Amino acid sequence: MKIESICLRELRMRLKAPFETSFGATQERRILLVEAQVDGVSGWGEVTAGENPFFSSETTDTAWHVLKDYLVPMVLGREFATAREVAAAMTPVRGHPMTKGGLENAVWDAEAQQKKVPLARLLGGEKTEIACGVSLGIQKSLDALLEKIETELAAGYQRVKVKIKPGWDVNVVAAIRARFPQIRLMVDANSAYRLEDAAQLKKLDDYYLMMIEQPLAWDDIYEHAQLQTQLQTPICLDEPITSARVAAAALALRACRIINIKLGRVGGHSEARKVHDLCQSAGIPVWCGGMLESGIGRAHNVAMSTLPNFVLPGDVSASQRYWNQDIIEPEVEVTPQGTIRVPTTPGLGYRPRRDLIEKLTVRKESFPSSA
Ligand code: OSB
Ligand code: MG
Repeated sequence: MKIESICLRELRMRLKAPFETSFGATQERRILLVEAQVDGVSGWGEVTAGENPFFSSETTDTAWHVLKDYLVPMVLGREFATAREVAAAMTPVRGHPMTKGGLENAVWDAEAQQKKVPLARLLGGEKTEIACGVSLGIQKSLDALLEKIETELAAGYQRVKVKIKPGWDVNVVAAIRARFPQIRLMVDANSAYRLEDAAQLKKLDDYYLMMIEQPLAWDDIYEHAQLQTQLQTPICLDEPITSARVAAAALALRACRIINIKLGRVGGHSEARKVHDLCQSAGIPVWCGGMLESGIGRAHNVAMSTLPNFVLPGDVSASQRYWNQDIIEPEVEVTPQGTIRVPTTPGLGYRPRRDLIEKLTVRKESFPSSA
């Protein structure tokens, strides 16, 4: 497989509603798409970095810079046997996993198309249907949140995750439990607490949550291990899990009992598979996290979620929850049972809508092969 050319596009896409976490709110997404021409086939990937360095250090702009000046020159015009080799070729660049993932995943899509298999099968996935949950941001009021939960449950979603922060935590969870005693419920703090807050977090043990995601610092593992010994509720790590090596350290330290695998955060499908396999051997369940992706990133998440150890519902939900119009056809849809049926056509299984993509593009640059 020869990478003949690469096209980077930045799209402006407005979320239907602002999404608020403990680190800030976002509504205008700056989506970076990578299109790779591989032996005449177009493969698509999405860089899942945010607009600002508040979730991780990567942003849309750092990704553009690192792709243009380092990663694209490393792979352009070169022959690769598999997409996995593309990941290996980018190892001289330290960090920037979401940026590398966008490029590597585009080649995975191309490889699957060339082999005429669905991407899910190429990755080793078996499921024909995946389980879906929703992630709900911090709302203006408790009533607004309860109403949102009502709507998502009625749509069939199998699990509800709510964002928490100091002042919007135990009170919120208590109110949700009073109204919905039976639902599968979890919280995500995005690093809003410190180890000294253990007593407050311990109160959450009364509400039989599935897990508490990333309560402590974004780059911490050790203090999460200390916190886990004080909590009954399983801790799930998100932010610090940037590779299989870090995941192995987290498991060895018993810093968590569940891992959220984000395809971009771990640097693409090759590394995601390693984290998955490691957790599977250790008996640690995983689920697929989301980064408010466009349809391209969403389609990759669907494919990854078909691996066997994705046993918990992911933050992979319908395109319509995010966008008035998604950039793929068909859009990602969720059944009344709260599942997504995995496409069976080659590659991503959702077609990029070129017309709409062009219309939403605010920056574009192509890199032809010199060979
Ligand atoms: O921590 O999981 C997170 C969105 C942006 C950044 C971080 C997170 C999230 C979500 C949203 O929870 C998941 C989604 O619906 O895409
Ligand atoms: Mg999270």
